[in-house]
Amino acid sequence: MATPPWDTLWTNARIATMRGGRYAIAAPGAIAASGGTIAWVGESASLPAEARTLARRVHDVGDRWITPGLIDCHTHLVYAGNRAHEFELRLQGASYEDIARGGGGIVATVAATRAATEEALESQSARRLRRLLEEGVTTVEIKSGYGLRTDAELKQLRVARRLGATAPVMVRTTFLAAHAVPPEFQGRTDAYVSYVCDEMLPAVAEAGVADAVDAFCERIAFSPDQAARVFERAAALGLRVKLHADQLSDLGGAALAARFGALSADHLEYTSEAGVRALAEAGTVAVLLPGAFYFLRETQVPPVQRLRDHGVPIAVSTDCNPGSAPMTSILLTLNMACTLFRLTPEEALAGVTCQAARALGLGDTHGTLEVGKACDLVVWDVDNPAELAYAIGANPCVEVVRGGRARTL
Ligand code: DI6
Ligand code: FE
Repeated sequence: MATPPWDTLWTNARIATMRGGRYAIAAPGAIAASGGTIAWVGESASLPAEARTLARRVHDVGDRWITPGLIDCHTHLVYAGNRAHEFELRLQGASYEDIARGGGGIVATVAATRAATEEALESQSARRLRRLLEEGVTTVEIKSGYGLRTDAELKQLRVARRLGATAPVMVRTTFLAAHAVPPEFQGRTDAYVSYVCDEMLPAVAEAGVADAVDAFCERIAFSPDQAARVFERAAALGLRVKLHADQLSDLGGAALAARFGALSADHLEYTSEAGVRALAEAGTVAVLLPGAFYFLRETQVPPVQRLRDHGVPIAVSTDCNPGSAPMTSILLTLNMACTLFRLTPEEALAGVTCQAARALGLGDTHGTLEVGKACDLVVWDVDNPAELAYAIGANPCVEVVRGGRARTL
């Protein structure tokens, strides 16, 4: 018998390809991998020959659903310690901004992260990463921003990259030194921005440990002009940008991100219609973070209908971080995106597949099940893909395939 053309063929599946942001169902369907990429996907009736002659391994998935591997496109999961105490303070009435202004918040995590050994930082972060992977995540973005000093930012980025080398997941790293002003620069924000632009950014670019650059544009963090300085330097170094924009107030962050052709503008609770229009024109992805909205008990909902009306792609992510979203569940994030932001389950799933891929500049290679893309997929024990967003606390993930191979954790 001739050598079968494909490595693996999954049959008897219901497939949500997420092409064009839709379930785009093929059922009963089949999908084949060859050399780590998708070689064939479609309805089983159209397979070119009998299944067993087509692949070295044929895997009957028993009428279960297959989706693309999930992509968490905005996390801060490499950090040390936790901020449960601030959670208690907030329950007694303090606000997130009060705590930040009082010297807690992000800078508390900075102290813990600077003090942690690289090994300790890695093992604490690996535990969080594992939770994400258990729910079908195959690609994750990880930001720095808890070092705020060249050595400590590099340490975070190295740990993030190492997690991608040791755990079965693709990691994209983002340099976020413009996250908070560290204590040694207190009251000298512009001087800190100069340090970010003139020392840290070139060092990070030189080390080749960041795929993109982010900034936190907010009253408690950096002004639009300061974020723009960071973006100009990033652009000069050939790095794409993204922005924490309009989370707690409207400083025109979305328009700023658009002006720099950002990959994404993230949060967007307070974004104006002009900001939405700017995102649409720039092709910048809106990344919604319902976990932070929930945990901070925010009441201003991002302008979801306007984003739809203007055709802005909408991604969804955990924002996994110790202060505003200590969450490691991408499935709960889907539920929150629907419950809190009124996304449809299909939009929410698109938000963690094809749109999340675009937010990372990976739209050509990841995020949908199409021939030629990476064969990253998840087999789910559900009857309807809406169950992924509907159920709370269930994890119907039965198999994860990455680069065409079954993954074990
Ligand atoms: N916005 C957020 O939601 C996180 N960072 C940011 O810029 C919060 C980070 C933290 O509180 O530790
Ligand atoms: Fe964030």
